[in-house]
Amino acid sequence: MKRVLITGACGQIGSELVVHLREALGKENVIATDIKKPSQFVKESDGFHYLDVLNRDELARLVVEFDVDTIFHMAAILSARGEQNPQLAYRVNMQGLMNVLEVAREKGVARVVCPSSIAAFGPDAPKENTPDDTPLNPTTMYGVTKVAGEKLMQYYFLKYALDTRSLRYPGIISSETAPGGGTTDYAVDMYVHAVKGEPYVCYIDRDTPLPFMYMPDAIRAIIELAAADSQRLKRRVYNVHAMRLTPGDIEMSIKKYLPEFQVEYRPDYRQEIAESWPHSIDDHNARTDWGWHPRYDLDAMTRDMIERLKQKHQ
Ligand code: AKB
Repeated sequence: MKRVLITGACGQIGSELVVHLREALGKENVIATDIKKPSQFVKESDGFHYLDVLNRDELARLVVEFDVDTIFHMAAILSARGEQNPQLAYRVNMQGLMNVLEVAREKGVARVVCPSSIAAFGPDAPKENTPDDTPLNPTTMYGVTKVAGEKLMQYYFLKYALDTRSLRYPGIISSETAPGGGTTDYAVDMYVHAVKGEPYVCYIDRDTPLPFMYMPDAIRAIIELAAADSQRLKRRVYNVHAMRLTPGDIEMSIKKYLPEFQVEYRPDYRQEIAESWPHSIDDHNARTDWGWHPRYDLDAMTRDMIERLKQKHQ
């Protein structure tokens, strides 16, 4: 990995990935692209390029101009927004990935890294310790695009020997850039409201468990997977897990530090999405093959989140 291009570089994960990769590879070797305006993390002066992932010619131009060897394809429409506009989610998630894979194939990019999600699983997958290989029958358009994306990446690996790598992220909790359009966004919203001293109305029921991960672990996971020795990878897509949490667990953890925090539970259409996903996933293949190991548990994450959010909001 010498020169990387990141799509969705201003999103929740992309914006922190840019910072870490720039530290590791040097600013000039990380080409940040997005359809959104550059954020505080991704400054225009440090090499930001406007890119709609549906514009294949522009993607190809940037790949050639900067002699890119690895693409981190992070641009996607998430589950909740995807249910409000499934056709848009299909276009952005499927055509966007296809453009990335085709440009990579045509222009000789060595590696494409693109996250999948727990949304690839549907209601018929085992709820606890869901294995890597199990029925994949998602009931959201986002999940449909994630399953198809996993298969497409696998196809490009088998057919064209393109080194494609993917990991199934759980919900990601972050202090720096807010998520947008996901079902698991409530977890971040809870912390932000708590630190601002505001009550929170949670759209997911108090006792609904979902798999989660703190952002520093999520960044480390994708970078470690991208950098792993290809001989060690026995599959193209890996489950990665850190914590099984209900909204009630997060509320209680926050209350240890901010006892005044109040949450009211009023589930909406996103409850059904959350209920279609696993509660926890089995990531032993990632641990065995490339040494994945999460570092944050709920309380360590809550302490860090509150400290960081206080600096931003107080
Ligand atoms: C979402 O909620 O849609 C995402 C995800 C689990 O992939 N955070």
